[in-house]
Amino acid sequence: MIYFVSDAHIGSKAITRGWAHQKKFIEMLNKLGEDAVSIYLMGDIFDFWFEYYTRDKSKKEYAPLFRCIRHLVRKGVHVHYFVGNHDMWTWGGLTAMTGMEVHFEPVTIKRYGKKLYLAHGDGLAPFDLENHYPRDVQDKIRRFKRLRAVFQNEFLQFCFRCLPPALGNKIGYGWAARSRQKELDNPCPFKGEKKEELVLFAKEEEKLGNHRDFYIFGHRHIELDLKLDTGSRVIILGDCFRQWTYASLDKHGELMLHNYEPEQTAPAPNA
Ligand SMILES: [Mn+2]
Repeated sequence: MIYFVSDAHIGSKAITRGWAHQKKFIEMLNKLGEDAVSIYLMGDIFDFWFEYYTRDKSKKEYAPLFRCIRHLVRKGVHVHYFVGNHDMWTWGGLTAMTGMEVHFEPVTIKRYGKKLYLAHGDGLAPFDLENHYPRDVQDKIRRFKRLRAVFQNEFLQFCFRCLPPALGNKIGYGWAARSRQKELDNPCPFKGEKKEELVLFAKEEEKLGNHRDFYIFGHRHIELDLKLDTGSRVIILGDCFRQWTYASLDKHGELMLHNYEPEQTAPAPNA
C-alpha cells in the first residue's frame, strides 16, 4: 500500500495540546507503516521548520516523530517528504535525522499502472489567471507567489540562518501561528471547480496533454476527490490536525480517501 498524508502542522502554537497532536500523528504513521511500501508526506508536516547555522535545541521537541520515521525507514518503508510553504527551509537536516527523501519540487510518478502528480500545491495556479478570477483575486494570488519568492530567496535564507535559533523561531512560529489562527477562525471551504486553483491547475495540465490519473495535493486543508472530464481525479488530502484524513493507493491502482480513527485500547484486565 502507498499512503499520502499532509498538513499536520506539528508544533503549531495555535494548536493546544501539542504533545497529544504529535503523539496521534506518530500513532497514525505507525499504523500506516504496518502495510506501507511507501509513505508520502505531502508538505507542511511542521508548522515551522528552519535549519540554522547554530544548534537549535528546540528541535528536540520532535525527537519522538523522528524516531518513528527512522524506524519506518529502517523497516524498509520508503518515506518521502515534500516541503510545503511552512517547512521548506531544510538543508539536509531532515534527511540526516530520519533517512527520508526530501523533495523540493512537484514529482510525477508511475505506480501500480497509474500516473500520479504529487505536489504540496502552494503556488500552483493556472497560467491565465485573468480568464478565471476578478482583479482582486488575481492580485491576491500574485501576492502569495511574491511572498513565496521571498521565502525562497537564497540571500534572505542565508541571513535568517545566521540568526540565533531562539529569535528565528520566535519570528517563524509567530508567523505560522497567526496564519493558523486566521484559518481556524475563518476556514476557506472548497471554492468550486471553476475557482479552486489546484483544480484549475490540473485541468490545464490535462489540456496541455500531460495526462495523469491522479493529482494529489495538500496545502488547502480541505478534503476533495473530484473527477475531471479526462478521467483524472484531483485529490486534496485534508489535514492531520482537525480532519485527520489521508489517502491510500493499493496494488490494483485504486485510490481512496480515509479518516484516521485511533484504535480504542482495550481496558486492562483486572489482575
Ligand atoms: Mn501549505
